[in-house]
Amino acid sequence: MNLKKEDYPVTVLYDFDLGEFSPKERSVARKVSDLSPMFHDKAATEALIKQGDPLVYEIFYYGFKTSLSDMALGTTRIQPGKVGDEYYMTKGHFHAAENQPEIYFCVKGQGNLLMQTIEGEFLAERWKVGTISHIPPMWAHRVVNTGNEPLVFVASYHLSAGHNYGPIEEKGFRKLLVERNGKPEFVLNEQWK
Ligand code: PAN
Ligand code: ZN
Repeated sequence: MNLKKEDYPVTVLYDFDLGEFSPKERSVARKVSDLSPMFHDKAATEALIKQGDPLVYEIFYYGFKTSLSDMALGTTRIQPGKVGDEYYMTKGHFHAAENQPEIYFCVKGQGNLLMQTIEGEFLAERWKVGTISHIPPMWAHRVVNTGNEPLVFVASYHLSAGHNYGPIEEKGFRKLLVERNGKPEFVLNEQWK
């Protein structure tokens, strides 16, 4: 076996206080403007963008690509906050490859994992630290931070799974997670038909 540099094992360290891996690899930051099609209250979205366009979440990821595999590790840190009455959340996506699952592991904070098929079957899992969810192929997935601190989760997936954001950008998930009387509550998403 002729080993290349990328075929050697890699070990990383997760910092529980920061909610980050070290060494950090690539990172992506998403602000309110990056999620403007997603939040239901368009006026609140515009107002927040004008007030400085706050950070909603960051993704740090390791490709771990070798000559034979592409198992990736990502960590997502969602800030606490709301746009209008709707909690900060990830954009949400289907995988471009239809046979690709994913594992999510909640390591900080609390919230919900929303999942949905293209036909509109909807499921939500309540998350606390330690919750591990398996997302089967063909289910779109989004995480919502309903707490007062950052929500951090670790994701394990194949890079070749890819992302398909289209259907979620267009009409979202069937239900929105909004604050009612200081508590998270699901309401029907009027945009979903
Ligand atoms: C995750 C997500 C990450 C950010 O790594 O990509 O949590 O969410 P969005 O991609 O929906 O903005 C994953 O599910 N990868 O497949
Ligand atoms: Zn995914």
